[in-house]
Amino acid sequence: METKVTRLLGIEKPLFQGGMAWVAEATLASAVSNAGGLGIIGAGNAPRDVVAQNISRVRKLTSKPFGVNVMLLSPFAPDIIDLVIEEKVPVVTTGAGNPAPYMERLKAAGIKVIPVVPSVALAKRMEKIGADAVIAEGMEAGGHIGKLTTMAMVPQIADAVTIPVIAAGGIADGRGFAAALMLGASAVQVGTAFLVAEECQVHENYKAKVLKARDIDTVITCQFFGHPVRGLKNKLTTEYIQQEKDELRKESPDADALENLGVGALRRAVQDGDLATGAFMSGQIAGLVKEKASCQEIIASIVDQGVALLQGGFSA
Ligand code: TUI
Repeated sequence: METKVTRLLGIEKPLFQGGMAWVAEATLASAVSNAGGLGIIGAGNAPRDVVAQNISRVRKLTSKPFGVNVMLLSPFAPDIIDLVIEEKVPVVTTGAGNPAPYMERLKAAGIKVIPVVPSVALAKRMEKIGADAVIAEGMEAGGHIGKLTTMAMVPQIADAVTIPVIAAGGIADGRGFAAALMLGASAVQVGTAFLVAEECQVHENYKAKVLKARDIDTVITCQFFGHPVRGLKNKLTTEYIQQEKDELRKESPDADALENLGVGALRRAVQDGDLATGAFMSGQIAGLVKEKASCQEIIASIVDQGVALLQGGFSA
């Protein structure tokens, strides 16, 4: 299926795999690229050498285009930018901040730059400084989130910019894919559905938690202090939210008293499957994700069902 985004990047299917910190390593990203989507390595908080190893592994496993997501809150973000420029990675997506300081150098290296934006204002600013497309990620998504929903944000951004828009947050099947394209997107980004992919290397406890999640099982931590993060409810999130409430009730709440629900907790979920103290980041759509499948099957089912719906096969 061809869209502005498949033509821009030379990919077969208009579907990105979210660059999930700790989760999106070379095996997952290369499987997605080999299946015709855009596989993305999530740099997260990892240092340069870890990301470099993943880039080199992806290059061994696929000859198709792939991306690296630079998480701009990471202390290593400047090093990762240097790395992706030296490596001439085909596509860079950015998250959790404004990539303006790096845009000129990334563009000069011939890299396609696609920032995640949480608002119309940032989308317009990114277009002005040379972004090739933007990812409009709604607060249904897992991990660090903004304030707007996918449904409300995608058409507003699609009207505000002329570069292609990729919709993210709340999409895990053909209905979400078709809806996103109807809202004005030229591709989708999917995260949560890939958590249970056969090629995804997360701990089995993480997969099981996603597979048994219901619609109401995600919560937002750090909603009032630091960076809001959506994930599956557990002992960690319950205690954390209680602490936030306690702090808010104080006359002069102390933001520093609450450390961000950070990447340490995410590592404990992904690698150790630590059900009590891990951060099982996930989107609201986890309730729709009911079985394991290969990346090829996940992508084909989302895109094929979506295309059929767009061609008028809807039932209303
Ligand atoms: O970045 C994400 N999702 C993430 S990052 C992450 S690692 C982490 N862990 C704990 C705390 C913080 C981060 C886990 N999940 N998604 C993309 C995204 N970007 N969502 C929201 C934004 C965003 C927010 C503000 C993008 C730009 C922005 O701009 C602010 C500014 O500086 O103008």
